Amino acid sequence: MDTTTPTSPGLPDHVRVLVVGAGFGGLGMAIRLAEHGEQDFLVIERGDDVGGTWRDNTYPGAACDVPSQLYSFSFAPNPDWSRSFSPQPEIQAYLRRVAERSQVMDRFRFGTSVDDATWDAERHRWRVTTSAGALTADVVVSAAGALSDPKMPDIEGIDTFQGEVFHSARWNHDSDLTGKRVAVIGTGASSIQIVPEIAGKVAHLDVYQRTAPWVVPRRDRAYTRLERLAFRHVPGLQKAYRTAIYWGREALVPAFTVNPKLAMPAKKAGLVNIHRGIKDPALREKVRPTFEIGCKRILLSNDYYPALDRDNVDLVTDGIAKVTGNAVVTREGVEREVDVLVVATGFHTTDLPIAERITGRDGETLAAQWEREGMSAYKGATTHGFPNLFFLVGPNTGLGHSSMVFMIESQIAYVVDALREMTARDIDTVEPKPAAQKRWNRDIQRRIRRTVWSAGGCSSWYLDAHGRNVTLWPRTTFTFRRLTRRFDAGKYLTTARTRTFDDTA
Ligand code: N01
Repeated sequence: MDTTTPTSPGLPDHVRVLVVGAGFGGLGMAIRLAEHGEQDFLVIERGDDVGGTWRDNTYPGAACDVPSQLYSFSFAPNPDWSRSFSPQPEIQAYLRRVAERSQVMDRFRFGTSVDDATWDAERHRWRVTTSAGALTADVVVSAAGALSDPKMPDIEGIDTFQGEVFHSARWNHDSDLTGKRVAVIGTGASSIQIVPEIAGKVAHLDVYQRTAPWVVPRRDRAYTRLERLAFRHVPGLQKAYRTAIYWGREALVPAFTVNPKLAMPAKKAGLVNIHRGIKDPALREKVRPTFEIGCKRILLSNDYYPALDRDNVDLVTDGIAKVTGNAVVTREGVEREVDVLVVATGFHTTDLPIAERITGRDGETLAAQWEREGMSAYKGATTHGFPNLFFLVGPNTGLGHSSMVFMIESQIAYVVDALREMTARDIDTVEPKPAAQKRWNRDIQRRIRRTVWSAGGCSSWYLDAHGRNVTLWPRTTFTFRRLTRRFDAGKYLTTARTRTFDDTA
């Protein structure tokens, strides 16, 4: 085994806590670590700024579909949100401002990606190789996110397409779509925001729909001057507003996921949205969803259906057979020429690329373990075989109904408490007991089987290759917060700090 001390310019040799990723998760983690007096931590980020998915998704129309007041850190309310649903540039600016005000920017190393992280079982630490050199860490927190690696569709010929092609999460801003023939593949959350923004400027737009989504009206509006003044000057108003939205969602949505009758109003809203937005009866039929509402993410838009109804837009429901030259060829053999192909086909969510780069105690990669056992973690935070590795936005911590920032803050508190406990009890390593992890996941799978996400009969990015929902949290967010409030060392295998070797090596 190589026991030489790794060195690299810009990176220390060793840190107690290494955080990977600087989105909501990594940034929040850094702020909380600093607040709790942790001096020895570093955040590495492959991009050139904080923001994560909000830095990367700059496509036209990118905005959040969770109310702004709820989609903020609880410790950094923002009285300056301009709208009830924030556009991407405001969220990105908010995150940058929070980072700067918290004075943690000096802890970030941008343009630095993880090539490999391997557990050193002898020295009880992670050996991490990055694009900027190597270092070791007692604890690694993976805050790489589940919506960070774009998934390109497996379509014959797409690599040799003669026009321009780019993914929605890697928008090419040098490409002027004015007057061009454009195709958008996919009709998920990204696509339905892009289509209305570009439909008016392109010569022609083809939208390739494989599955018609449920799209309900988006109750978005600009905050009035008075509201913004009140948010800034009335103590507690933002918090009250946030709490009201939060409870509104918690009270309704978890019940609706198990009781289809409660979904009727949303279903009706979706059908009325189609009727109002589209005049053409044939097009109305094409966009009518055929699966239970909620099974895939419910989308919000007032302008998607009217955009599809434009004369210069075609909704293509015939499957894509291949791409040849500068044309998309459908299964019926129709060739549709385009200049620009926008691929809005989502992300690697259940086959996270970072899992291939993490090797645990027994020499197995996280990807291999998850492939064998299914993607799972204890409390979405830790997994057996991988000591001192924590996840933010880990397995089964995603939401279909509320703000991920709330979940992320719960997970951050869990990690902070684990670190506190490790220091207080002189614990060197923590790793969940396999039985505890199994029990946790058995309970999740039992609960989730009853929900629309599994029982609704549709395929979605929530499900893994075996059809198991390994992505969403099936209970209320406050239940998750309660369950992660304290680090439960009794559910962990721990080793005491009894090193016999030179600790600095
Ligand atoms: O990706 P998606 P996304 N040929 O996976 C289709 C968050 N988000 O980037 O349904 C043809 O949802 C696929 O079809 P089907 C949010 O959590 C939030 O839009 O699988 N089509 C689907 O229509 C969201 O859920 C916000 O049959 C193919 C689409 O591509 C998540 O990000 C905004 C195909 C993929 O939809 C991902 O959203 C944006 C193929 N080979 C994103 N492969 C807001 O807050 C896939 N598709 C507003």
